[in-house]
Amino acid sequence: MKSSTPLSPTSCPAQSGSLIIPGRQWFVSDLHLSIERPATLELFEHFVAEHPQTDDRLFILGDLFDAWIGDDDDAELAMRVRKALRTASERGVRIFIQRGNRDFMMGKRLMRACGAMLLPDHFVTPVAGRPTLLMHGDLLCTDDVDYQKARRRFRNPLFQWLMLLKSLEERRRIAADYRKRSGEITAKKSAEIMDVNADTVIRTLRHHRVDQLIHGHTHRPAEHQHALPDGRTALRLVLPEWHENAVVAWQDDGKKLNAINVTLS
Ligand SMILES: [Mn+2]
Repeated sequence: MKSSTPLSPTSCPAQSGSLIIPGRQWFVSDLHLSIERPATLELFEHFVAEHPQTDDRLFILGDLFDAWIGDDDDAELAMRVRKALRTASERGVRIFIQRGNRDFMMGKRLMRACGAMLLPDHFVTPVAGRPTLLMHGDLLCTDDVDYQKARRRFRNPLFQWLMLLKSLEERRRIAADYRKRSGEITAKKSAEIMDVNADTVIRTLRHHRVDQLIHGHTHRPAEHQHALPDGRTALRLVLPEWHENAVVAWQDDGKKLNAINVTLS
C-alpha cells in the first residue's frame, strides 16, 4: 500500500503517546456491484471519489461484488472498480477489504491493483474509541447449516485453485448459474434462518474481547444492543445493502459513529 501523504497544515498531528490517529474511518458493505446495476456502480464511483479524504480509512466489509470470478477478470465492471479504488488509494485513502459470500475469490492480486489490503474474516480495530470487531457477517448466521457447509467448500483452497484453472468464460457461466440458484434458495429460506444467531454473536464478541461489532450481510440495517455475561452491553451495528441512488455509509470521526447519506448529486 502507498504510505499516506503528509498532513495538511490545518490537520492536527497525533502527539507522541496519544492514541489519536489522523483521518476518519468509513464502513460500507454489501454493494453487490454488477454491470447489470449501473446506477449502483456509479454511486460507488461517486462515493470513493468524494467522501473518504486523504488519511481516511475505508473499510469494505464484503460483498463489494455480486460475484467475483477471480483476480484475472478483465470485464468492464472489474476494470472500473479497480480504477476507482486505485485512484482513491493514490490520494492517500487507506483501503481495507474483507471477503463476503459473493466475492470470496478476491485475492492479493486484486488488492495490489486497487492499492487495498485484504483483511481476515475477523478483524479488530479501534472504532469511535472502542476496540471493535469487523466482519462480513455470514459467519454469524450459524442457523443456516446448509450455507455454512457450502461456505467451507467455497473457501477451500483446492476448490478455488481448481476454479481458477477454468477459463474466464467458463467461470462467468458458473457465476451466473450460482447467482440464479442462490436467489432461488434464499427465497425459500425463512427470515430467521438467514439472520445472525444471538448466541454466536455473544460467543464471537467474547472470543475477541470486544463490546462493539460492525457487520453487513443480512441486509437488515440496525443498531442492536446485546447484554454480555459480565454485565456490559455490546453494540452491534448492521450495515445496509446498497441501492441505486442512495445509501447510508457509517463514518467514525474518532469519537462517535455517524450515519452519512450518500447520494448521486
Ligand atoms: Mn453477504
